[in-house]
Amino acid sequence: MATETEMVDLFKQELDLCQVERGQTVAVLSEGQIRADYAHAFLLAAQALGANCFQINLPERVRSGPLVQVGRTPLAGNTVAIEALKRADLVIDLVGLLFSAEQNEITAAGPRMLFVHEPFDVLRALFPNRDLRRRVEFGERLLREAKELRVTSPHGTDLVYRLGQYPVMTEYGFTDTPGRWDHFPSGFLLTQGNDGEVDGTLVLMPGDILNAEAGIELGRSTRVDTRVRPSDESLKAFAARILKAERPVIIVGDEVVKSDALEEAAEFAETLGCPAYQSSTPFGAHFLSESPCFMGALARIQKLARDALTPYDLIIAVGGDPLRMSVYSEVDPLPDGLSIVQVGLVDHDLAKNYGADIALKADVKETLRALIPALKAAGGSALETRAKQGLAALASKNWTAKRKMVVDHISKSATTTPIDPDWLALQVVESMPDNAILVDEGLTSSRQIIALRPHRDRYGYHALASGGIGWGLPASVGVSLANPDRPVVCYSGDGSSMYSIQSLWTAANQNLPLTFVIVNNGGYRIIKQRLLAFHGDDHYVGMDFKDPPVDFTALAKSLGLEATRVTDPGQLKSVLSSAFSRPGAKLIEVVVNDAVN
Ligand SMILES: Cc1ncc(C[n+]2csc(CCOP(=O)(O)OP(=O)(O)O)c2C)c(N)n1
Ligand SMILES: [Mg+2]
Repeated sequence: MATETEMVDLFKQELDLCQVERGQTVAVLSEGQIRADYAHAFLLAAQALGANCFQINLPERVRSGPLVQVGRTPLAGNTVAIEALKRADLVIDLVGLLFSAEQNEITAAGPRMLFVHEPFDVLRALFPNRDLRRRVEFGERLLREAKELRVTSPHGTDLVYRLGQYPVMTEYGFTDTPGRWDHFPSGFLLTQGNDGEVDGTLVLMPGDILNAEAGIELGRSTRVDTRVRPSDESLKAFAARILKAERPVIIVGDEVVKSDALEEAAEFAETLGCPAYQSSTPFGAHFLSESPCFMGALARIQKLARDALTPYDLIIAVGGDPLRMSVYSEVDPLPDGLSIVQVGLVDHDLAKNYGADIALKADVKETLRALIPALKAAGGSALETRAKQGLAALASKNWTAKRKMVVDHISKSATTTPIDPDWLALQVVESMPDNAILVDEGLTSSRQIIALRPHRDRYGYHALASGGIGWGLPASVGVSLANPDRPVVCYSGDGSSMYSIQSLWTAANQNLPLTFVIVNNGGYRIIKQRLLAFHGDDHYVGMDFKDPPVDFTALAKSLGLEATRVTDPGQLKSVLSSAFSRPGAKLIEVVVNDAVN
């Protein structure tokens, strides 16, 4: 997109090349609303150069298809308009008079004519200059004087065109010669061989890119080593700031995964004896769940995050944007006066939404490796005592303790039909082999997943980082290809799955050890929930896909997968366990409760 000022500026330069001067007359010929912005800008540009100007706007042609027939113009028979144009010095043709009697008549009377048709970006990018004209005219002289044009190729083409019968035509993108037509912004020249005097051999290669094989030199790849640690002074200041805090809390982001720092992050938290939350957008295995310090993921609801953080006096943000939220709220998730220190390599995450007392651009693992001994040395036995007390206090509140409560609570719905989505989540987690990987796009049906399945390795869990749905199915195919020895479970909402459902075929085609669990609640439940929660409105427009319902089992079978539908909560465990432990691509459609609450 261009602004009017940009357009007028460029057209002024073009009119300058066309040597439009004060007192000359510039006519703009246009049709209906087509390129009306160009018409307007050319008039302003001509006026700015002191030219007289006017516009002739013809009614828009009724088109039966996208093409306008060359040579037929809407000017035909409009003698008054033609006469007016003949009296201009320059006609800007926005209609396309090329190869018409009207164009010939107008230019024969003296006006130069400039055809303008291309999008503005093209006009700008290919803007002509006098050197283009010099080159075109040089080529024109060569071609005009030539008797013969010969084309050869190493593969045997040898063609000879005898020349002279037809004129050489040129375009160089502007016109300053009376009666001359040109086309803004292109430059080229052309002619044609004499009738009956083109001879020789033309060798055309077969269209072989569909069946040819060749080695391609890809160049040398370089892996840039980013395992940088902070300077000694920065590290010391960082450790001192942490030790000054009485109630620190750690928030861990995805860089813990990228830098392979799960062990170090847990040791760091245990050294301080302080709680560690997974960031509010928990899209990977950011912390070892069974560490005594892990508290689960921070809620992505401002009020809940704020409440969770209120007891603390320092956030230590480790690798990532700690407080990324989803929906706007008037409540700020950061409690008043709570300070932040931060470390990570992604500089746009450093102090992104909140200023930090200290922000270190460094690799998480390398920093923690150096920081832990520095803390121990500076903190001494006082830190040890404090850490012990901290860990003891966390034992009843940490992930492990909370998991037991969540499981007890969910188990109350073990026999409910339609199946409770939390019960399904628990069954999925309990049926997964230890080495399996979970790809999670379960939306409302996976609200308890992180509380249920422990992160034990950096690649064990993948979820939506951005909120753009439709990622889960194709991502699980990629995850499976990258981890061929591990079974993969893709847990997806029915709505999300439909965005890239063709991934099922790829999984079948590649025979991946991948099971899709599609949670069928017949709609976009999370959108309904939000409409109800934020607006008190339960009139759900366009959020159901029940008429007709999608038959995911039949759909998966048609794409080559083994597929089953489950509606009985008691059957889930055996169906899931069996699927997860066998090779091959499978789909399990689970019909769950669609109540909005
Ligand atoms: C590409 C994209 N389109 C639309 C949305 C808005 N959106 C977020 S969640 C959602 C519905 C998800 O439905 P489903 O996967 O069935 O999960 P459920 O809410 O039923 O648990 C939609 C449409 C989005 N986040 N991304
Ligand atoms: Mg749904």
